[in-house]
Amino acid sequence: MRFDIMTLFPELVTGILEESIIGRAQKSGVIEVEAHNIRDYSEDKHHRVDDTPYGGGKGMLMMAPPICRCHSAILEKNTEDGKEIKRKTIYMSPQGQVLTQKKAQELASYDQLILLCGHYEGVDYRVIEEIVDEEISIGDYVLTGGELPACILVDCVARLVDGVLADKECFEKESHSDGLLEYPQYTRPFEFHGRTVPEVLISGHHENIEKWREEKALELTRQKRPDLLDKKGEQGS
Ligand code: 4FV
Repeated sequence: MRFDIMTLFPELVTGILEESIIGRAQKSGVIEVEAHNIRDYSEDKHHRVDDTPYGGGKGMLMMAPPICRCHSAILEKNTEDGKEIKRKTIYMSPQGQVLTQKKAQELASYDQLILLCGHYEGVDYRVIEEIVDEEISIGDYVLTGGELPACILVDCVARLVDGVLADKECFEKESHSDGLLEYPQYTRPFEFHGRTVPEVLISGHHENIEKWREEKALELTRQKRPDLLDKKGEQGS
């Protein structure tokens, strides 16, 4: 799977995504991540990429021409003759649907995701009309740039790609994977500050352990995120 990220701050993106699990997945070739500097596609002698909004108003807006030239270059570079590439262009935006694990699972089925990171007040609306397939938000709040949202999307989608995590089981039964929060987890030492690990977890009785985990997942969800239970009930699952 390939991620192409259009941004004014490529180092911000590569810096985060070259570390740890996602970094190792890139080195092993399981995923590819490339950041593209939109400023490289400005044909203005001052390399302008933003300007004031028509009609007045605060702040600066990213201009359409450099973004669309950058997008075209990505498409041209990644058109494998004959092979149909399943790709989507996503604008990280507070106006989008909020990213969920379910959406991440859907996005993990694509061959290529092209992510547009806004900055300042956002982008010229014609960019959204012309190249954006979907707007996705990481939450109902406003940031200074779309780079962190893009890294969050890459992280939560890439980890679902075969070969990124050591074991597929890592993302089965985790929070939100089945509409519930994950059960409590423990590791050594057995006793910590007078608190011990629940006995069932060292019983070796796998059926009882599974039962305890299901009960705890339901209990924690009811306690911390009852809204998820309502949603699960609505979906009848
Ligand atoms: C955002 C979010 C977000 C808005 C103006 C970048 C900023 C600037 N992106 N989820 N929430 N973006 O606040 O994705 O362009």
